[in-house]
This record gives sequence, C-alpha cells and structure tokens, in this order.
Amino acid sequence: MKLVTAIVSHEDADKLMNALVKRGHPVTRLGSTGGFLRRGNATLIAGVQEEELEDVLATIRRLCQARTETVLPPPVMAPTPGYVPMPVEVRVGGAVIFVQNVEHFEKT
Ligand code: 2BA
Repeated sequence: MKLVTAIVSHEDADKLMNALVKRGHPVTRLGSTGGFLRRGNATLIAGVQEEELEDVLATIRRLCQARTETVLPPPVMAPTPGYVPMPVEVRVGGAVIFVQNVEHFEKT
C-alpha cells in the first residue's frame, strides 16, 4: 500500500476530492498553510493499493495544473530594515505530491 500526500490549492481541492471519491479512492482533506506565501491550501491524503497509484496521480495531475502569479513577497522575506519589497513570480495551483510506502494499515 502507498500513502499519497498532495498539497493543492483551495480552488482545486473540492473538484479533486470529488473526482477521487467518484473513482473509488478514499481520501481525507486537511486544512494547511504554505510556509512561504502563508496562504491557506489543502492537503489531501489517500491510502491506495499499488495498482491504483497511477490513477490517483493522473487524476491529481489532470485537475491541479500549475500557473504563475506575481505576488509581493511575504514579510518572511524582509530580513533588513529599509528593504523594499519587489514583486516575485511564484508557482501556484499545481500539486506538490509525496508518495510513501505504508508499513501497516488497519481499521478498527
Ligand atoms: P508555499 O510554501 O506557500 O509556497 C508557495 C509557492 O511559492 C511555491 O509553490 C513556490 O513556487 C514559491 N516559493 C516557495 N518558497 C519560495 C522561496 N523561498 N522563494 C521564492 N519562491 C518560493 P510550490 O512549490 O508549488 O509549493 C506549494 C505549496 O506546497 C507550498 O506553499 C507548501 O505549502 C507546499 N510544499 C512545497 N514543497 C514542499 C516540501 N518540500 N515539503 C513540504 N511542503 C511543501
């Protein structure tokens, strides 16, 4: 069994959850916040059999496509007094995906 953890934007999270559930994949959504932009995002976790992994990954790739956005850098980027914030281009809307082996799975 594999554990898929996908960090996605709020805008994509609902349609992704619906698609995964419709395709028979159990999924749990956790509220999360990105460390850089400090914007809310969503973290979806799904425990899946190995033969279902590709379908889960393909569904995430199809529904969470990255785009770029120009934003003012968050305060965490302001190390010195007098620092003038310049807009930076960041990747938004895509998914950041981790796949891990599951050592033990049990439902009580
Ligand atoms: P954030 O940390 O809020 O990052 C949002 C986007 O800002 C990132 O998109 C990246 O394009 C940009 N970014 C992040 N750190 C940066 C920096 N120091 N300088 C310039 N630009 C920076 P993604 O890479 O697609 O990441 C989206 C969200 O996924 C992240 O939100 C974070 O919540 C999570 N994430 C990304 N990589 C991760 C990792 N290795 N481990 C855990 N969470 C991760």
